[in-house]
Amino acid sequence: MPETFKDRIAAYTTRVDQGLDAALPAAKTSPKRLHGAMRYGVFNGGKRVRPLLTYAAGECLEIDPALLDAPAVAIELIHAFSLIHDDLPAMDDDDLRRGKPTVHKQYDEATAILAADALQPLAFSVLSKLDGAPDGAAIKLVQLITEACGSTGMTGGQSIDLAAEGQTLSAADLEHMYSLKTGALINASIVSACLLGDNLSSSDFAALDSFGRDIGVAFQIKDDILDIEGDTDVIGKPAGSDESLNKATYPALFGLEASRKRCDELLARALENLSPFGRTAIPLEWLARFIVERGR
Ligand code: GRG
Repeated sequence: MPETFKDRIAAYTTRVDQGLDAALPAAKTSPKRLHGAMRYGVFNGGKRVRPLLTYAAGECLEIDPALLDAPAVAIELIHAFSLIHDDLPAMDDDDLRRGKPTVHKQYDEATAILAADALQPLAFSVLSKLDGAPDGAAIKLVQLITEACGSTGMTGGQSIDLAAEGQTLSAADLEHMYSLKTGALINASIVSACLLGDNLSSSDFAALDSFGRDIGVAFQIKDDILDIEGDTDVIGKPAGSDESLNKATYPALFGLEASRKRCDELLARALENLSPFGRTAIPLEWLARFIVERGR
């Protein structure tokens, strides 16, 4: 096995891509346009950060990666679903995602809506086929992931985000919105592994849950920073799109310097939560640093 987590990323990415490929109907399966759009939305690039967090949390808890494939694939399918909806004219109205035409531009709006609609149940179908997990783990995963993407998770966060355009929010309210819109699914990527671990103590569970919450909020603040100062090549769309939509973002409300400082504070607090795990937490630490330091 390669020595560092960085060297294992390619293998984990291939692993989750194989799982996604196996879960998605073939592009030649009828209705071909729908299945082509679903595959396009999943395979048009993407860092696979959420599945990588699941596998890294699995390394931390010494869980067989084969057990982690189902949540890793399910969460990436839901992530792909959310991006397709996020890009629609009724939401952020983006033409580019990951440097390529968004699904509604490559296909059409109705097909994009349907492709996203079909990715969500597919995620839960994948979870329903989870094999070899501890008793009750599959249903706990379904509870975790439905809550993470529902109206008190990602969808609720998106709703608050849309309503907040042009508004001034306090830092606490903004971070609450981030914790729902982006953080809930990121956190679920880590907590999924916790649900599959053997005899995890409640304090270790709480530590990884706190790590996931802080990294989830830091991820969104970093995404905001990159939207302002990132290269189009790195962010896959023209910089400044949040500003043109008058989005309530951390840099827009508090400035870039405060945003960088808050990311660093969240990273430091997240890393403190890894201390009980010793060396097995190095992959999670590496990913947390990658999330906050990418593009620097
Ligand atoms: C899907 C349940 C559900 C609801 C739809 C549209 C919506 C409600 C929610 C959108 C949430 C959203 C798009 C949050 C932004 C999260 C974010 C920073 C995405 C970018 O993630 P990366 O950088 O993307 O991991 P890649 O391209 O690497 O996969």
